[in-house]
Amino acid sequence: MPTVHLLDYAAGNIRSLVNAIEKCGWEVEWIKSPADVAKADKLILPGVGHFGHCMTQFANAGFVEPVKAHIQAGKPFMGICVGLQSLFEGSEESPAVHGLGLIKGRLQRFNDSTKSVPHIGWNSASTLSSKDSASDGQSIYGLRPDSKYYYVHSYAVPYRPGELEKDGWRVATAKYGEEEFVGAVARDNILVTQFHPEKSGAAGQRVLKAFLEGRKSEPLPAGVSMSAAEEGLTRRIIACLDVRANDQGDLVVTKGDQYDVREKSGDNAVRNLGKPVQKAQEYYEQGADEVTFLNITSFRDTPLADLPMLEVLRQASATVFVPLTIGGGIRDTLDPSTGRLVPALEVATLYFQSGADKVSIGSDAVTAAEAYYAADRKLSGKTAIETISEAYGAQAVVVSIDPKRVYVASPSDTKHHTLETSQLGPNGEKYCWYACTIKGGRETRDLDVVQLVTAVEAMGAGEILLNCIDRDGRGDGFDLELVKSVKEAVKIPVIASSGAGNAEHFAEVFDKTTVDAALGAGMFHRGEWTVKGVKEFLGGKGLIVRKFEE
Ligand code: 1PR
Repeated sequence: MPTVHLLDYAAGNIRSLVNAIEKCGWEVEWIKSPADVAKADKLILPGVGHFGHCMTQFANAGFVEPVKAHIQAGKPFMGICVGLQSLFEGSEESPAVHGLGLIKGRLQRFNDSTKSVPHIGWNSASTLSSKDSASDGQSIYGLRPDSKYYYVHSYAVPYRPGELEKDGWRVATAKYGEEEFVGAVARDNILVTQFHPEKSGAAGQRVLKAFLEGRKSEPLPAGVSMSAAEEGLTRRIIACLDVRANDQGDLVVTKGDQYDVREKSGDNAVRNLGKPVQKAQEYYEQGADEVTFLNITSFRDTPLADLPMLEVLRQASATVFVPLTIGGGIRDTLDPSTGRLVPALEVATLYFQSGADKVSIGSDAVTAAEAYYAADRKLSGKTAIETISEAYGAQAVVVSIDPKRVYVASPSDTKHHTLETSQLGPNGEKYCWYACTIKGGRETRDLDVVQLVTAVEAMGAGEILLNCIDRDGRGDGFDLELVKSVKEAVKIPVIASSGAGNAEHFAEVFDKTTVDAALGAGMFHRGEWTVKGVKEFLGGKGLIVRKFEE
């Protein structure tokens, strides 16, 4: 097998990249010290998370000069995400830290007054015409205007027409709201992408393969023109797998009604809707934009004893090339074999090393938020959210919320954030608030959803997975009132969850709220709808969706 070198400077989860490279038929060799760089013919610089953190690690390890020398020698070089950012002059994220400065320009934060930040999801990388008209109409490194690629970042290089092109760079851009930014840049031996090709399904594999095989430029396939791009972020559809061991001890995908996963008749067994890895593969092939695994009994045991979930991730990440999230049991925990307190960051690291791209934190986020308010909104720096966000970046930390409605006759009856509801309470109450729960809904706390999301955003969470116990498994649509109130409270992206029963419900939540993504479980597991069917329906309504590519 041919070999590509990957630079290891502790910049986050790179297992997915290794899997994607192996899928292209190449082998990875690690560069662990500056002296190894000279051995590389082709070199890939990965990186997720914080620009300053990554660049500082990179510089302190002594990689700056050897990597510059590799590039200046004309050897193939690819940078991904922070790997792209590192070639520019610097970033607003860490003004005092320098980039390599091989490409002119600096990164700026997206404007969060008009849209959610981070920018998470599938967007274009449409190649612009270049100074050299012979290369117009050509795809660079397999990039296609009709494909979508997975991005996750808060900072980007704003696109200024002609500026990079005058130095001979070819540029592919994407639009997020009113902002156009640089999605990929290429010249001579260099290709850098802001998106993650390893998480971008077949479209990303094509880019990786073109780099590995040195195919810098080639004609677009017949029927695809430069103007084929449907610009902008797509509507993200997520398939969710609630996973637990059944009474026989097998790990199964299950699905509850309002969190009760046992059959209502017969033997009262745990509902078995399939095997986790197979299901994930199925949804990937249907075009799911992300797959989420929730270990729903993690509150019982230490996650360190839950090794099957690590194996599920290892297997799924070898064939499922879209982002994978794992939730359940991400908290400080006692190792039963040694009695040692294992920090949440270490638990999360086990998952990242097994192929997870994000971790989702439920119960621990609620207790951390309670402590935050008890300390007069002072951050401790020690919570699972803060430590994982600091090490892996905000985009790697999802907070999963399991709220329940509490009705009140008047807002003055509670200290909590209320809303006026169109679904009256049992005694005709016109108002409600949403109480946070922990341990899979088993314990209700005196904390409302708006308080929780505000606190976790301050702690550095990158995204909210908004379930709703009242709606879960009912198939009668998302709780739009809940979604709207959470969207109004935070700038980070929000995923609507619980209640999807058909494609119309997805269209409704995108139409009536500004939610960033929507998640379904039961309707997919029971085979009533496919992800593809939902996307075709949304496409028919004029919403931009990503189409699955073989
Ligand atoms: O508290 O950090 O250990 O995490 C536990 C995780 O497990 C939380 O994310 C919590 O939401 C989840 N969980 C715990 N118990 C259950 C249960 O169902 N008994 N599942 C559970 C939560 C909710 C969604 C579901 C949607 C969509 N499941 O993931 O998939 O509601 O369903 P639908 O489309 O069929 O309506 P921690």
